[in-house]
Amino acid sequence: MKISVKSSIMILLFSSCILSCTQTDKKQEEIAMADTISRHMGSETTDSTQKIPIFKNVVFDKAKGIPISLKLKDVIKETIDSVETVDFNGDQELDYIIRTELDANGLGFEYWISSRYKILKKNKGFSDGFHYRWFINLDDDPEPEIYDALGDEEGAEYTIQDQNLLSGNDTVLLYINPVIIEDNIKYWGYPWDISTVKARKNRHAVQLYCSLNHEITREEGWEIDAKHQSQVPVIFFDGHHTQNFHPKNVKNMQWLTLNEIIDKTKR
Ligand SMILES: [Ca+2]
Ligand SMILES: [Ca+2]
Ligand SMILES: [Ca+2]
Repeated sequence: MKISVKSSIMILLFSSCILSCTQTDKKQEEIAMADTISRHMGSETTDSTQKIPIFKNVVFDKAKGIPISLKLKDVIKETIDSVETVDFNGDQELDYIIRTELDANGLGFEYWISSRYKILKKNKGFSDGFHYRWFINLDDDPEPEIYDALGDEEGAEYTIQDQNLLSGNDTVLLYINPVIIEDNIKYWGYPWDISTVKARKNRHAVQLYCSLNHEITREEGWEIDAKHQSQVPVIFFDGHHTQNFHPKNVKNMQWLTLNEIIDKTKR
C-alpha cells in the first residue's frame, strides 16, 4: 500500500485541478439523478407502500479554486498563494479557504474565512506529502463534516472529522479504511481515485455504505492514532481505480449512520 509520493504529487496536483473542474457538473448530475429516482419512486409508493424508506444519494462537496479578490487581500495581511471556495459552515453561502505563500522554511498558513469575511480557522500549511479534503453533512449539526486524507511516502491517515467553528479546531471522529467499489470489484480508495463517498439520505439521517468485517492491515510500522477505536471500519466510495490494490476479505456490507459506525467501532 506504500505510495510513491514523489512521483505522484505532480499527477495529484494536476488531477485535483481537473477533479475540481468536473466535480460540480458531476455533482449536479448526481443530484438530478437522485431527484428523478426519488420522484419516480415517490409516485409509485404514494398509497400502498408508504413504509418503504425513500433514499436519495448524497455526495461530497469539494472546494474549488477561484481568483484572489481584493477583499480577501484586505482580510489576510500575508501574501496569498491560492484561494478555494466551498460552503464549509453549512449556511448555503460559499466560504473561503486561503493558503499563504510558503516562507523560506517551507511553512505557510491556511485561513478558513466565512462568506462574511470572518476568520474561523487558522492552520499551519503543509509543504510536502498530500492533503485532500471533502465536505459532507453526516449528523445533526448544520456544518458539514470533513473527509480528510493526509499522507506522505510513509503512509496515510483517512479520517472523518468534526468541525468546531467557534474554537477553530477540528477533531477526528473516526479513522477509516477507504475502499472503492467499481464494477462490483473492490479497490483501495486512494484519494486521487475517489469521486464521492457512497452515502444516502432519507428524511431523518445520512447513512454510509460500510463494512465492519474485513482483514485489512495497514502499512508495516505505520501506526494511526485510533486508540479509541476497536477497529478501523471500511467506508465505500465511488471512483475509478488507477492501481490494482485489492483490500482483503471485506464482507458484510451495510448502510449505517456515522454515529452508528462510531458506536459499533469504539473501544
Ligand atoms: Ca458558508
Ligand atoms: Ca454536521
Ligand atoms: Ca458535526
